[in-house]
Amino acid sequence: MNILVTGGAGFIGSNFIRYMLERYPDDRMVNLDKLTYAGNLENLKDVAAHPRYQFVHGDICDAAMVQASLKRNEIDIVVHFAAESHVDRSIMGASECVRTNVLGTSVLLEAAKESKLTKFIHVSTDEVYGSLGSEGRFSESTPLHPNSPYAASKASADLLVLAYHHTFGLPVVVTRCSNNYGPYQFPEKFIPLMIVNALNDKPLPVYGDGSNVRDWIHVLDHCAAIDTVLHTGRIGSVYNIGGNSERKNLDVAKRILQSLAKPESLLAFVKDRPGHDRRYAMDSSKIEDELRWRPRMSFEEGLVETISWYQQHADWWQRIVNGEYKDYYKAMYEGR
Ligand code: NAD
Ligand code: TDX
Repeated sequence: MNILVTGGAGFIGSNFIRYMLERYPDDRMVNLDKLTYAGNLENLKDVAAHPRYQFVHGDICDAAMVQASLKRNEIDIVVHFAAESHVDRSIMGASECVRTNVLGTSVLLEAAKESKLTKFIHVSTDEVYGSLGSEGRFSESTPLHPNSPYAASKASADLLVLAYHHTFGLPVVVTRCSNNYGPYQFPEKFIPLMIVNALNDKPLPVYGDGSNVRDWIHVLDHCAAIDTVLHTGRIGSVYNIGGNSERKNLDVAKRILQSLAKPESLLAFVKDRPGHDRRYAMDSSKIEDELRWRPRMSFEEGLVETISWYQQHADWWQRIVNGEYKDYYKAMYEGR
């Protein structure tokens, strides 16, 4: 099979490409990525010369380029990861987020309509459902109630994808996953930001009182879920993917400090994120019962492994934090 991965130079996409190359000797992986601040070809250095891997530098909003890539590479399946993926950046300014996540998805869908795809997998998020109180979990039938510009752009894209199935019979599947962590995650996101700051003896900025809850899943468990959906997911369906690992942010930050033998005095409670969603929790029983997928990695084990990956790959994240990320960090956290 020829598989087009959009956003393959980012965190989850790069893990997915490596995962698929290792498992499927007959599949070709084409990575279409714009290389925004979050896209990094270093994430795929080890497979750059792989005979079944190809990189295409391009923007998913460029219709002619997207059409040509699908045709030239005789693509059978699209796995669509490309997005502006950070909630805080979408709050600072939403236009790039809307452009890539909504317009970019619609460009891909138009191109897909004209090609002979067998599946179009749209990688979405639990954030489209909004925020939970202390009880309950999101199921696939929970009404969409996105709260941040990022979440609203992802929900818009989900609806477009499902409309293309209904109207044109496009063979789509939508996956909605909870918070990922693991190797190659850009250090603007909570877990790598906390690890990198702790390693640098810098304050760990915890929003509000730190009692917001996220359901964490290791990125390779997410990759395995997408692999399962790619092979056996029902066309026209939505699948929730969760890690069954709800944790309070403050507990996660404390655990990171503990693992690195750093003092809790590094914790810094800062001004809350505007509109900060309280709690996410996923009911993944549909994918578990129908497709027999389950998360394998326990959060505690995965976190220790991830911390040690960041310790061993200081050159990778130092190049990021010493580059343009410095300006972002200043704008987001200075005086907060
Ligand atoms: P990321 O920010 O690490 O990577 C995004 C990638 O998309 C980058 O390589 C970037 O260069 C590329 N990209 C951005 N705009 C593009 C454009 N216009 N054209 C082509 N490429 C473009 O993101 P991630 O954390 O790997 O997330 C991947 C996907 O998974 C996103 O769709 C996100 O919404 C979804 N998701 C993420 C999480 C999570 O916890 N990280 C959870 C659920 C769902
Ligand atoms: O400095 C911080 N301090 C802090 O307390 C940062 C960056 C975050 N937080 C909190 C906010 C959230 O409650 O930690 C939690 C996790 O924050 P993020 O890593 O920004 O993730 P979140 O907003 O939950 O969104 C993530 O999960 C769903 C991904 O970034 C999305 O791409 C995905 O769709």
